[in-house]
Amino acid sequence: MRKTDRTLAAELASALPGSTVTLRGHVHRRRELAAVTFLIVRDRSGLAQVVVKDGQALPPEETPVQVTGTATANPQAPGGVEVAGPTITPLAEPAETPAVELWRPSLEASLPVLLDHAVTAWRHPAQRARWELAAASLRGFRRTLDDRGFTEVHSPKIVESVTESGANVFELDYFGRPAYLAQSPQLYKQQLVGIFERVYEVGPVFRAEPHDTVRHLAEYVSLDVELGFVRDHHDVIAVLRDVVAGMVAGIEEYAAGAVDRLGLTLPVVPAELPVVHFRDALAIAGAPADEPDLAPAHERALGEWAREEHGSDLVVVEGYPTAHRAFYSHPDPADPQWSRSFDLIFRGTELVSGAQRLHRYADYVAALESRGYPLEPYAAYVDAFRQGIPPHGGFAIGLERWVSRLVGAANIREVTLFPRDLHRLAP
Ligand code: AMO
Repeated sequence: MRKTDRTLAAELASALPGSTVTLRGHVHRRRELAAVTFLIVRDRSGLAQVVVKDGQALPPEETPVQVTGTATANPQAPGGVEVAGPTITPLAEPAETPAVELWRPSLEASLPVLLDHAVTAWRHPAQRARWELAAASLRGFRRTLDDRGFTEVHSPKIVESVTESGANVFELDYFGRPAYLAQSPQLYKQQLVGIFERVYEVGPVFRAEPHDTVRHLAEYVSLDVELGFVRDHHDVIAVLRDVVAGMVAGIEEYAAGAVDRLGLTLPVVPAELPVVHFRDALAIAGAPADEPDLAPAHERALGEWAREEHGSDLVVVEGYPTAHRAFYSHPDPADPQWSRSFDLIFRGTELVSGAQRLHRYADYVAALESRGYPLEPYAAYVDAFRQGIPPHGGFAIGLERWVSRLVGAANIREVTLFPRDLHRLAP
């Protein structure tokens, strides 16, 4: 392998004083003091201080540069070592002045400004930390499932039938035929259980959300899991518990710096997630007993209840009314008006939906019919259940929802790299 000549900012602290080092990064800030001028260089690992000779020309903030100089001890520098006597070479044309002041300790700009200028705003260490949480969570997610015999899959994003509900589907022209952008990998992950038994997928899903809310995007990253040979949805909830614990462990292992920079308290995941039946959840939230679903205010109330009663940031609500859940949800055999479906509420917001699914062909035909859905667009999917699909279930976690709750963001867009919504298609 070609040896690198580059020293990262974080490695500067262990550079031998007097040795020649080469940094490459962005000009984070030019600081002209009365007696001395500093150039702060930012790279993926952090910040480094460079002492500049009087009169030496400095490229403007955000210009990528190479700096070669001498590692010199200075207790006031980050890590106790700075670079002196530098040769500074721009690696691109001088950058334009960014719309947001990236050198300030915190980003002082409104959400629309941050979103319009995402390309630079995400460079801020505190902003980047948010995606570092997402990336570390994904490592934890994959590791947990890889260790438990799951196979990672990728299912098509151009599909012939609506998977969740018709209300929020993007239609497209597929060689003259109608097709849709997948609202979830639901129909494929279930069929893949027949092949691999345990599967997961990390991928984009598309929802033409008609409302401008703080928790909905038109495209988000769905972390999907599906497993076969379950006894009921409690086997699925047990895997969900391990997955969430694995995501927290991933953050602790791979994004400890981001947790520090953001001053976060990570959730403690109990050995068993508290589970409450939908009926009782309505009562806890003070909602009428005939409500078909939990509204955001009810979820907040349940979040508070879980914190007080169980000391937990997480609570599972099971047994949603069958008639109001997705058609593939398995009814509770003891009382079919309730389903073997569940949601996981994290810090007062729905983070996960899941269920045991129907797995018999005749049950699918009946479920589609009772909802008035045509069978034809689901023919390929429903036919799979004639080929022997075991009892199975699964769930999906919204990645942006997860990070949003972790950092306490007021709006999901704050943690989304390039959000897509009713009004935004760029950047
Ligand atoms: P559901 O539609 O509830 O379930 O979605 C699962 C999780 O995805 C997140 N989510 C969203 N995040 C951002 N923007 C949106 N518009 C959005 N919609 C949903 C939430 C939600 O809990 N097929 C089922 C899952 C399953 O049963 O396996 C499904 O998609 O965090």
